[in-house]
Amino acid sequence: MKILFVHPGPLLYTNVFLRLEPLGLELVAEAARRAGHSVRLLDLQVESHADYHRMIAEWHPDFIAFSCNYLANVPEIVDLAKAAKLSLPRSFICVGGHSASFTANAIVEHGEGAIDCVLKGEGEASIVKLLEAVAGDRGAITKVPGAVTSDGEGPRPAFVEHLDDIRPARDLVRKRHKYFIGVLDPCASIEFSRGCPWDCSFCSAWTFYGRSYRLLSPERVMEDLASIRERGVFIVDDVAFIQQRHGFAIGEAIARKGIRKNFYLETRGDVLLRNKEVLQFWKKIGLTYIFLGIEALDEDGLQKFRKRIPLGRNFEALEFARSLGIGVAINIIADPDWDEDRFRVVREWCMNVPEVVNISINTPYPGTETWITEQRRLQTRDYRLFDIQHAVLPTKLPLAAFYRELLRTQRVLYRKHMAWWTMPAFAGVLARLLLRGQTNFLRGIMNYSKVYNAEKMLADHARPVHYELPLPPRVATNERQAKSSQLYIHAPRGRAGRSIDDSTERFVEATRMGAST
Ligand code: B12
Ligand code: SF4
Repeated sequence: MKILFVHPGPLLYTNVFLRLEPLGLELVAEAARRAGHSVRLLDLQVESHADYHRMIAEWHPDFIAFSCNYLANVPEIVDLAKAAKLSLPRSFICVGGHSASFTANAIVEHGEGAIDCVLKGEGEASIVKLLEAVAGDRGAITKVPGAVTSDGEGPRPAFVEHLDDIRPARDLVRKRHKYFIGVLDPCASIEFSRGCPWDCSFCSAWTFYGRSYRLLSPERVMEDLASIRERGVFIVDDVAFIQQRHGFAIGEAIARKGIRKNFYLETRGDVLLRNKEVLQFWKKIGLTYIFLGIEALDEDGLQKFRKRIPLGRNFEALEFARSLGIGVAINIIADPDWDEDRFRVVREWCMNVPEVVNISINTPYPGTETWITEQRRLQTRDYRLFDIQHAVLPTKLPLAAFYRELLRTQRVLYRKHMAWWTMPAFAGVLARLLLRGQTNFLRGIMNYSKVYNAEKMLADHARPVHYELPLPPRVATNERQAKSSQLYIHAPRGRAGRSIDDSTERFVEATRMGAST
């Protein structure tokens, strides 16, 4: 079969700070290619809708598969699917990915017949079974693990048996030079592990993978790394280096091979403090930036987000990261309840720390516990506003004033951010990038005011809404525990599903707050 894999267009974020290769879709595409299909991949973050329509008209794919990791992309995907179905009524259209898995039935409904199936969970595991059913016995589609159609649903999605088996089809992406994060331009992405053993209430990374945590072998990581031409490498793991041993094994192999890259990773403050040596080692082999999720500036806030790391530990982690001499960025979640005073306190704090601070807005997402426990009513169900840059819960300040305060705070942070990227250490890097024609970072800087603009943010709320996110289930407090276990996409396998040693398991137990398995 001829299969077209499509990643939807950019979100707010993507046009300024970073744009990354569609790693998950590359893996799914490779699984299909290995099964003998002819595959192409279009990434609409860097190609246009006109390219998509041209590809449909000229290549006539038999099967079109969209990746939907972000809720905000749902309307775009539904419209693209409808357009394709009009011109190719016999094609089979499927949607997969993180957000699609949590909103599968709604997506099939929005498609009004254009979306034949949503395939939940890890795509490598079931795409080939779905392709076999589509080419042969279409009645068997509803038996494919993870498949959701208007005729019924298959069993729970299956896990990939060995993460080492499939390498991402990086060659299918046509404009690799367009991926970047800050001055890591160009930048590729790589996976060292999959899943997360913690259970933060605002996050769906753990519910998607059934609170499992699996590792790729250092050998497989090295093979993949050797195929990457870009100097910048974004490690996509939810929490990098949970276990020192794995981090050292990969790091030592990199050092032995003399591979020189600049790495970016994301981790937790307590993991950083527990595993200082591995980060010190990685600094020597090219770790350039880390991103720490602090989320809140007071203990109450941290409890609310179920991150049981005392604030003191978080600040200690920041100190340590600073001492390594690498760039550190942190995230803080702004609550719609914030008033002018709260924004002012945050601004002052942010100006007094050397790190780059990113502010996102507390947004309940399907698949998270806050989705079912949040008592405040959603002010909108427009998918496009669920990008953690828009307020979807009622704001204490009038919405316009909330955005003004938020943007004022972000602007202060942005100026600091720019000072960071352009400080003497980076000035040479910037000049070299421009000489090589890598302009993603510079374009991002220039896009800032166009993208982050209060009038535009407000106007986004006034757009006509064609597709609405279904309402969260209303549950009584004592039912919540039971409900939260139903959030899982992949079935939890308890302790056996987590590739961590006993001491790390105990550490996770002590720092998580849920009672999930
Ligand atoms: C790396 C990452 C990013 C990268 C983007 C990488 C990219 N180009 O896709 C960056 C840093 C840019 C990013 C940004 C954001 N992200 Co992000 N991100 C992640 C992260 C940590 C890992 C994604 C990843 O690459 N995983 C590894 C690959 C192999 O897995 P995968 O992409 O999920 O693909 C697998 C399956 O989903 C499935 N699949 C995927 N596509 C398809 C297609 C088909 C047809 C099929 C069958 C299956 C399938 O199979 C794949 C292989 O198993 C996830 C958390 C997570 N664990 O998923 C959050 C996550 C996806 N991000 C999230 C959010 C909120 C954001 C932001 C909005 C805000 C933010 N600050 O994080 C921005 C906005 C992004 C934008 N487009 O503008 C949320 C999604 C929430 C939602 N429901 O929409 C997540 C789940 C994190 C969370 N804590 O909840 N993100
Ligand atoms: S530590 Fe918490 S926020 Fe981070 S990925 Fe795991 S569950 Fe999500």
